[in-house]
Amino acid sequence: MSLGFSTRAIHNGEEPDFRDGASGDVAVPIHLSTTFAREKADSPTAGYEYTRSLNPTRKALEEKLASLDGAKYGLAFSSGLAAASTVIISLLKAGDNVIGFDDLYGGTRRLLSNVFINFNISTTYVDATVPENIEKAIKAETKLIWIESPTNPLLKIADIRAIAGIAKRHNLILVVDNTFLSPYFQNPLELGADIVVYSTTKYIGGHSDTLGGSVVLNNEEFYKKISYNQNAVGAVLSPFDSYLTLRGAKTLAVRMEQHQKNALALAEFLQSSPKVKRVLYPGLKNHPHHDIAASQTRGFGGVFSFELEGNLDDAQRFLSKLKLFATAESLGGVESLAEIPAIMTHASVPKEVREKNGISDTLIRISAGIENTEDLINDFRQALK
Ligand code: P1T
Repeated sequence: MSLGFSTRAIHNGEEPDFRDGASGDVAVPIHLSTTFAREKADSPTAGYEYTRSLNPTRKALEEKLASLDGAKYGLAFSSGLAAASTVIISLLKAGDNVIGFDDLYGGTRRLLSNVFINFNISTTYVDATVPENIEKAIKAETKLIWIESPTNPLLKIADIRAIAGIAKRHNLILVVDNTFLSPYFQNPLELGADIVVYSTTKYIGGHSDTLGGSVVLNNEEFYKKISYNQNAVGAVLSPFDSYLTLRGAKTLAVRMEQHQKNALALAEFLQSSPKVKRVLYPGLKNHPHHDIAASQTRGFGGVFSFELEGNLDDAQRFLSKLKLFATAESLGGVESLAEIPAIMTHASVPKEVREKNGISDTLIRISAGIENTEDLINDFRQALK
């Protein structure tokens, strides 16, 4: 990682090609060809055979994504959940157990609890803000720990170094979903994680116009298994989506700074409102895990949640009054979004689990975009009124 973050984001994977006949593009072309001709049947041209196996635009993105985390290997998938699924089927088998953070994106929890359970891969959920809870939950069948930090939607923080220590001692694989902070603010591999996954749909793509996922890692054995299944199962990122993600990644640093600035300003504004019960943002000094967050990240990101006084109707009314925040799932795009996890992104989490974990009907999650800060605050002010 000798070059700075933005330099890598702009140049890695996209070095201009000056060979004879090449055109020196500074932006990698979209290689739509699904198959690649060879001069001789036994020698694929520059390693390319068929786009599911390898495609030049996707390869450029995979190199860029690896470089952003200072990782040896990067792999791009058709969605964040395709990346997660491919990791699990590559590294686990029937009978294995996963320990998962009890606060995860609803779709990840649905994948583990409702899909992989059918293949006899079980998941035990624990509050991973206390690393000992993970240690206590380990069984003979446990093979993998799956966490987010900060979590979706409660912005809980896991002490990644401490959990990596537990994983090492018990010979478990630690996977960190780093979607919320992006590689700009946090690099879990450097904190001891084995595998990092992303929904590139979010900050890395950054413009709410391309769905994708990625896996970055240093472990060669895991890389071989996951890349084998990337091809064998086939949930690969298309050349066009690879291009859009390459394009988005170049401005990740400048976007993340503005997302964070807006999130902090909005979180601080809400804290002073009597209509707001609590604000959950690790960047606030009163967040219970602010210090752990600060010790393992370079920033706190652009997503926060808050609980409104009142009931679900009040939460829905607040969202309907917002003019600049679209009521929508997802996060990490340039435009600000607001949503109610209980009836939107986390509706697939059973009600009793949501209530036990603190996803109430008036919990509102905000993805702060990169608009002008004052405009966003004014929008909150009028909607609260
Ligand atoms: O949507 P997809 O690209 O498949 O990514 C799934 C995913 C994985 N991990 C995290 C932390 C996520 O937030 C997501 C997707 N999340 C939303 C769509 C959302 O609104 O929370």
